[in-house]
Amino acid sequence: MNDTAQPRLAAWDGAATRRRLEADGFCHVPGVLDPAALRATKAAAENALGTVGADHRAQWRSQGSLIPVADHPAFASLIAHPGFQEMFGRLGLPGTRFSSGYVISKPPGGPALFWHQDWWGWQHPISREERIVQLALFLYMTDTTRENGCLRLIPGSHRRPHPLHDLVDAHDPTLAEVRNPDDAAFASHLDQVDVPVTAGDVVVVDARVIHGAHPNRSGRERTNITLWWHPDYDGLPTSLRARIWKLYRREEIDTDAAPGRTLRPDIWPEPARSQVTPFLVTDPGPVAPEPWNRTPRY
Ligand SMILES: O=C(O)CCC(=O)C(=O)O
Repeated sequence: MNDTAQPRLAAWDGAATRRRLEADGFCHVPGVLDPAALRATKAAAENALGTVGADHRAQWRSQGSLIPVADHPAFASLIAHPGFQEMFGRLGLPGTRFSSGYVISKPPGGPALFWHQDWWGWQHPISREERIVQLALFLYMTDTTRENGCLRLIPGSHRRPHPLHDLVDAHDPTLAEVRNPDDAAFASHLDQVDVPVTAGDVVVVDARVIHGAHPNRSGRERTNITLWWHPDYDGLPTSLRARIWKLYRREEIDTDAAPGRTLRPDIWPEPARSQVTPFLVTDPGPVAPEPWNRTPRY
């Protein structure tokens, strides 16, 4: 067996983990990024963070930062990391394609990330099916705990209504700026589970699940990179592919963290462009995009 054919991931049960993803709306996969990939990704994230100023941090105070990966070709080897493809294979998620991503980095003392879900296609009946149209890989660059702002989420909320769905639209700028720190969107909830990780692990999250993060009470930055992917992209209804294609092209996004910027992976300089090309979503042609609808309907 040559090096590229070696399994990269430690042993874990793909079928059981897939069942957890479907039942809970998330799963935790250990050790996907090897130490070298983790070091390279950390360096790319630090460079990206160096490009934003205090105004960006204030606008995205709850997230900590919201830097589009599309602006940073240094993330090409992360998107193309073979561990992701092996993980998708073991989870039984073939044809999973990448659309977008963000560096979300909570500085020391950063507040909680508000409760939210990230699905935008609630008008489409597929939203009420088991099938996952969009999932995030959350990649933490440090070990996380409740102390430094680990992820928290409401298991099962991707398929069932939950009182946190009734909070103010989570993509409202008042929450991002934390204008009211006493808003329930920042508070702990009885139904939450914490998801602490070791750096290099991946948390796979269905875009429909309600999630947020604890405040960072440590003295060190807590950096996450969120990468958005779409299982069986080629088999999705065309209106969804058309909307995902717009997301990829940075068009009509309600949380545009870098308005006016148009860089994206298919126009990255070489060799970054060729590295990511096999993993990118593709243009479905002249099709009306799915209406943008963030209001859950079960
Ligand atoms: O930064 C985190 O821990 C979570 C990020 C997140 O919620 C998101 O990207 O939707």
